[in-house]
Amino acid sequence: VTACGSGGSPAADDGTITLGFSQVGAESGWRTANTESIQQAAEDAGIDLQFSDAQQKQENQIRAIPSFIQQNVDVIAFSPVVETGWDAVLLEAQRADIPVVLTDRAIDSDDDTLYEAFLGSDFVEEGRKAGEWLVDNAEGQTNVVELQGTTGAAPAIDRQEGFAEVIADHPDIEVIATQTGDFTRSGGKEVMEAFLRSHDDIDVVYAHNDDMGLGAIEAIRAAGLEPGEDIRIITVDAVRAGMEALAEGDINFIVECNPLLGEQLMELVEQVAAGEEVPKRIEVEETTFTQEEAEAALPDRQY
Ligand code: GYE
Repeated sequence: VTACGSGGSPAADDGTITLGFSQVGAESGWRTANTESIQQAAEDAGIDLQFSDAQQKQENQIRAIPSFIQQNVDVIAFSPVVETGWDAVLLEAQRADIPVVLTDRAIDSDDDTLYEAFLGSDFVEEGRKAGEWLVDNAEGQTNVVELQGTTGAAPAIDRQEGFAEVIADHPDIEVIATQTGDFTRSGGKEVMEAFLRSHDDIDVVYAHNDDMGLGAIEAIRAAGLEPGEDIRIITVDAVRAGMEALAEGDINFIVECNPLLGEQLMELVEQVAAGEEVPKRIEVEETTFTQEEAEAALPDRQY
């Protein structure tokens, strides 16, 4: 005898896709733009978005994912705070037959069956672009301080790697100090204050995002120096506040990282919910900005 009635999740009944999404947090301008893009795209696509903010803590994501499994969502997507430590919780999703899509940040796991697809940027390439600008614009001995993103996060690891790879052939360019500012403006400011106390020979700041670069600008000014001139600044992201500082001459160069992933993410979610094959890795296209280019781009900038 087959019981008829309300089996399965309520969401499945009218064909609406329910997406459980675990976001990193609200640490930066990039993240705010990314969250808005995802929420807007879900609404436009008629996808029921269950949004959870991890406040930059992996343990919060490791709690959110099982709760999505319990709710029996159709798809889980998340932007992993750090690269490692995901196998156990993703195995739970796999056992429950719920497809997982990684967005923005990647994981480091030997088992690539634990997720369907990754959608995001090539962070190593972003680091290389930052390094290439410096190689082209360095004048003699150049001492660099590096403001790293969140320790263990894919963009922090990869942006450091790409930059280091490019400057390796240039012994006159030297990273004299490197520390995490956790991708926040206050973190960037604090670490830069400490760098300025312990080094009087800083030529360049390489910040893994605009927010930390903006914090560094405050610290440089407070030390009586001119950002963009006495100390040159390279950042990654190209969010509005960063682009404005670039156009004003406080930042010298920005490598773009595109946060507007919402639409592509919803397309992927619809495809994996329908059981379709999707590419394992989808990368977004990105550019770089000089001061003149920032001025030209600002009027049409969406974020
Ligand atoms: O660059 C930074 C944010 O994961 C690409 O996270 C993202 C990074 C972005 O906090 O601003």
